[in-house]
Amino acid sequence: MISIIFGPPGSGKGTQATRIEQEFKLRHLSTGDILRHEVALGTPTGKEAGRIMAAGDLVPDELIVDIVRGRLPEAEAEAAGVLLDGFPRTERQARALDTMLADEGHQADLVLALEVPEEALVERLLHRAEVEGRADDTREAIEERMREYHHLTEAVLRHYRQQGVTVEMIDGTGSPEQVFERIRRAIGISSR
Ligand code: B4P
Repeated sequence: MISIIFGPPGSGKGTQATRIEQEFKLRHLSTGDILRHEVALGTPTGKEAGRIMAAGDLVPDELIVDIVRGRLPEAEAEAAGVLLDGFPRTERQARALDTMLADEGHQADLVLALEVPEEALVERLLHRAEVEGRADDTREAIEERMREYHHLTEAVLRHYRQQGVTVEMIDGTGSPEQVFERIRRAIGISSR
């Protein structure tokens, strides 16, 4: 099973993905986490990505697609399913994923799309800036990330709807527990 957790920056993709991974025994693959790890190690990929991420921009599609192509087979072999978090984030990435999966006779099964009003997103990210000091949680970078989301990432949802993939819209407001309860119900319904 290939599932995708989708949503704007700060909508709680990472927060919920950790819970989904545990409850449904899926392998969680987060492109944001992978990139931050590369930045921390100071690898050539990390050096290229770090600057772009800090400005709130999306790293180049080719770089991300290569990362996912390199890790997806292992993730698929390790568990009954994979949960993609933060990928695909552009229509080109979505098409590249379709091709990767089609080569193995697979396709995306489910998209869980978190919906949170923009004021709440900005508030969450500014709060995280105080707690974690992430380089891309400055007010300027947050504005740029929201612009990129509307400009490039929203199209991913249209792409999957056109493909006939099940897209479950999830209210991402309330506590992480309340959001997870809605996700649990949505996964239950879509797997019937
Ligand atoms: P990501 O790591 O995917 O970051 P995100 O969108 O900010 O995070 P997420 O939605 O997972 O929020 P979280 O659960 O942490 O990407 C970071 C950057 O990497 C991108 O901007 C881009 O530059 C690059 N990148 C990654 N993938 C890419 C791709 N495919 N292509 C190109 N570039 C790519 O939650 C946010 C905060 O809210 C946390 O502090 C959390 O504690 C809090 N929170 C969560 N749920 C809450 C709730 N219900 N109530 C209150 N607070 C909550």
